[in-house]
Amino acid sequence: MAKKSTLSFDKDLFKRSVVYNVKTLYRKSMEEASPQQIFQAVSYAVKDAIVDKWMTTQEEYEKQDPKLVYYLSMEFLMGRALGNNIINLQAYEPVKEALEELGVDINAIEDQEPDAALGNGGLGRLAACFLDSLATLGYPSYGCGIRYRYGMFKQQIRDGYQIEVPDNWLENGNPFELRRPEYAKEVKFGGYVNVYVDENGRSNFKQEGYQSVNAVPYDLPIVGYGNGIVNTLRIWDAQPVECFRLESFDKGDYQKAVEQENLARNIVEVLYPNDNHYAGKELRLKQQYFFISASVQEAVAKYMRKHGDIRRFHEKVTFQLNDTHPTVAIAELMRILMDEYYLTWDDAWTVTTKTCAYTNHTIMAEALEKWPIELFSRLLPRVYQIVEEINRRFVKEIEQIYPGNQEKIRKMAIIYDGQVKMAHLAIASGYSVNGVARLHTEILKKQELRDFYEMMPEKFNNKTNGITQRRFLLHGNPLLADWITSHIGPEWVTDLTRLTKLKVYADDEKAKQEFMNIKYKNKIRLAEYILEHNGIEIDPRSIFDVQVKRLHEYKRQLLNILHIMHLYNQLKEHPEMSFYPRTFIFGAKAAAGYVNAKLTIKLINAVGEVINNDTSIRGKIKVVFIEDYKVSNAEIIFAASDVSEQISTASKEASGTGNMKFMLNGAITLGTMDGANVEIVEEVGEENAVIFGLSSDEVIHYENFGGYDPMEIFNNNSDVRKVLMQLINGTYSRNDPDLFRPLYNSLLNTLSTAKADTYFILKDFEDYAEAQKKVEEAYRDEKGWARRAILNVACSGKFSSDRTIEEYVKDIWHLDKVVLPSKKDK
Ligand code: B1N
Repeated sequence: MAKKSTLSFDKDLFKRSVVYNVKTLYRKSMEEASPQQIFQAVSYAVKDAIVDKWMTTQEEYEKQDPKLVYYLSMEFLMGRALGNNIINLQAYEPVKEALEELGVDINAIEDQEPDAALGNGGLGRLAACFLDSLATLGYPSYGCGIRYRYGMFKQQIRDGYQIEVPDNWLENGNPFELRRPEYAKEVKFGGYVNVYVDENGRSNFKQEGYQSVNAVPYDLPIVGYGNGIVNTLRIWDAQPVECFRLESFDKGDYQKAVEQENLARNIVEVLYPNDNHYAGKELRLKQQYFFISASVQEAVAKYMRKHGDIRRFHEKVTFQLNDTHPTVAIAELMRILMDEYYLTWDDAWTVTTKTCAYTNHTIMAEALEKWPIELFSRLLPRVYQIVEEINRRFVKEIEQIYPGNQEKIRKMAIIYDGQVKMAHLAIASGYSVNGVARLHTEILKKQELRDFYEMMPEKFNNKTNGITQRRFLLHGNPLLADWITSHIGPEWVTDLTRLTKLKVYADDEKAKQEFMNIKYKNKIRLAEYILEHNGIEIDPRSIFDVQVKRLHEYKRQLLNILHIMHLYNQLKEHPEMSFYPRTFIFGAKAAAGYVNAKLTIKLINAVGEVINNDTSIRGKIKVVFIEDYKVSNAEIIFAASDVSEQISTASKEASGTGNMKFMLNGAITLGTMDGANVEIVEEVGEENAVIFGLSSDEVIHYENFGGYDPMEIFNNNSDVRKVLMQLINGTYSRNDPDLFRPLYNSLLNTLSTAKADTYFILKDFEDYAEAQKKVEEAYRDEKGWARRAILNVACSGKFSSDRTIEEYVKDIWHLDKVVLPSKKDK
């Protein structure tokens, strides 16, 4: 089956198409064209192959009229499209050959594509993996988001500091996108609401004196793997509305026209680069309503093009809210149902509550969206009225269930204390609330959302995250992918649980050797990348110990680097101690305004600077900070990793998905019992991971009793004390000994009344150091390590996003698979 569509790929036609595209796009021959131009030409040739399937798929959806899921998300962290599209067309080998015959290296061409970085981290990448799985499994679906002009900033490291550089990803055009002006929608902001009573005595609510923008969709194809299905990611651009003729405006019109134009220009300008953090910016709420209003309008319009009865909307449509960011969809749907289709409140409510479902991605308090009433009602006057009414009725319901319990209302109301609480709106108005890993969902039920769980337990469910093996193994690690296929066949590409068949090879000497050779080659590939991009030479025979993820205090990159400082101290004190060479690799972007995060990046680079240049330790430790960590270099990094650092403070990381990508590529998890690490350990066995640190129960217990006293550790543990003193004595900042004092203070805080070490770094330090010793010991036993690494791959089947999507479909969305006629006949 894997071969069939490969054979249907016409290599000669493809070659001619590439040459033709180079000619018509650039008036050049292949020899004259630049790599970027060849990338464009190849992409258009691939798009040609996609478009027919795209049309067929959409025609079939039209015919079969299946239920659809709209995955509503502020972020889609897609990465590069070209290689992935070729992979999913099952045409990678022939395309590679075709390009070779044209004298072109496919990797060099893929490298020309800018990442589509329309997301921050895990939440945005999860959305991208879900789209891949939805298409591969044949589920009718749309991703809906924003076509940011600038995505996640590019990171440069200058003098050890992060510099943010704008990401002009559309500079050379996006060959895969399709502008669809015929589906443009008007989105209204501000003004006021007037009520008109019509001849039937009904009140009509009309927003007046508003400003509007035109939302214009761009469609991106989402190619299913080997099944001919092509779904759509629809991202909205903002254009000014044409609202007056130049020759006839008065002063008011002119003012308004200028303002509207500015609104359109600003709204999709840039992605907010905050991960797990709510900044409360007005423009952010504008972005949210902008893409939600457009998406909901289009979903309703599309439904009405085929169906007569809007009261049955939920039978054909589900909205999945990716965190609270798209939660205005609830009120926007109510508005459209009541104001445009004249449904009663009760009827509109029935439809809405059967349409919307909410995913929670974090328990971090600073990430909770709470909009000031003043801002919310000024920007969205009609939507605010509706939220007020939802709140009024919800509070009444709480009162009925808990008579006289003011405390419940205070804690659960949607509007309280001058704020609109988006999570409360999402929970009260949706039919499903899910967490993203088992532990996370349990914490939601028992702690963060306990009142809601007690009132409506039936809504709560868990959907443990997953990742797509098509990108993170088949594309990112071709050597391992081929090795796996040669041992167990290609079915794992669409059924990752098949990897369990690899278990037998964990005790096969030849297989272990081959496996480690592949890892070694991947380490050379990464070493070359690092030499080219960082100018640092690293030894592929050393242990590659890797922490790549957003920089956040709860993720505890600081624990990692403090431990490296400690190891270095030990090596300096005992030069002859036994020590297995190790390369510590970091990659992380910090939110532009996150001071401690940025200082941690500087610390990592400063420590690297000292250690990497200290010849006395003979290269036993290297510290590398990979600039501009992103999806495309992540693929190379996972493939080359030995140790996967998943060291968040227990209870803080909702799931993590990087942890799964490492496991899939045969790295061993060094982690806390947090997020999906718990389930990773459950799958692979505790003996094949290295676990340390406080449990989530312990962390929560300490937190409930006001924290713990880090001074006690400082006083009793000389290793910790030494490392902490080095933060403030200039060891790593000779010209400015106070440079890292803020980090020191965050751990000890001897002066102020603020809490110290809220992420339990010192509390977990000793245990972490012990765990790291176990890692070294384990790695010295080469065969034992190979065995563990193979078992990690073999046991990673659960973590495919295909499994996650099947669970969403079964428990929440209730979709039917669409099979294309050509496939059905066979
Ligand atoms: O979502 C991922 C999880 O695997 C991670 O554990 C979790 O940290 C991540 C506000 C967020 N939660 N919340 C965000 C992102 C942007 C923003 O503006 C919050 N990201 C996560 C997928 O479930």
